[in-house]
Amino acid sequence: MGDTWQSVMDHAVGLARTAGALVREAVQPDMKVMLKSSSVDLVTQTDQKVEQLIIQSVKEKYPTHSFIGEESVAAGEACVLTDNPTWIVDPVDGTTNFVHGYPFVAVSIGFAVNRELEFGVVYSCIEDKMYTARRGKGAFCNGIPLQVSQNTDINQSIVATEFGSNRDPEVVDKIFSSLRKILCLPVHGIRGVGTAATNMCLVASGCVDVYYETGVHCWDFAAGAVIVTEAGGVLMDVGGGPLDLMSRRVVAANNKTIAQRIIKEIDAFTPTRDDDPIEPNTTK
Ligand code: LIP
Repeated sequence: MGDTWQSVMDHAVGLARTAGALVREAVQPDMKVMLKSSSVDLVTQTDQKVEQLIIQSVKEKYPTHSFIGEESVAAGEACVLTDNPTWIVDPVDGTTNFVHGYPFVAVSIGFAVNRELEFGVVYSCIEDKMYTARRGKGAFCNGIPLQVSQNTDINQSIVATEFGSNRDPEVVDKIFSSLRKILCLPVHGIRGVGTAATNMCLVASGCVDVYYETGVHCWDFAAGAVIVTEAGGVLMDVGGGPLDLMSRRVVAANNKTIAQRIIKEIDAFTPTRDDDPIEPNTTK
């Protein structure tokens, strides 16, 4: 009997490619932009249309599977990971980039069974780079194997992070305090392409040594998590413990030495969890 989840992953790759083509076609100046939790937390009709395309296909082919999607959660659906086979999807990772025509936008599809990630698919659709990884079977970009960098010296590293959409002064202070300490270690450079999924694929590709972020969501990094580990990398919480998919805190690094070194410089904070019960009339 074939590998059950491999055939599901093959379907996910086809969905990501179709969705990515829709995203590419939708890039245009002055597109209609809507707001979610703040004036810098953007969503478009393309985010919603692509997520509905993926949901519809999954419901038809795998009616017993569960679904966690960025825009479904934004519309009030619970974000709960169970033992049931679950699709964890960000239809347009890098929405702000998409709105501005900044050329890093990804369709991110993670898949978990018994709360364990089985595969990840990240399609960086403007670059036409299809990143894939199946648990235990390696990570690839357009079919070419990926391997994290072998660097163990933080002073020779490229670090990636993002500023997120939280503009609370106390949060911003922690973000910049961490950035200042890391920059002055020193490190070779700090980067961020504007999408968590793509930052993680760059770790897997060996051109970024470590990516960290607090405030990111499970749908942003579930797929990238498999791609990083299958490329030989490690995942941790920003506080140094094991990664918690629902905590909105992630460190993805080439090795534990680099991960632990960067964690020492991060001023960690604890956002609301993705799986916190949704209070009536509030947004995350
Ligand atoms: C984005 C993440 C990024 C984060 C942004 C945003 P989106 O996802 O990929 O890491 O810093 O605030 O959440 O919202 O474009 O799907």
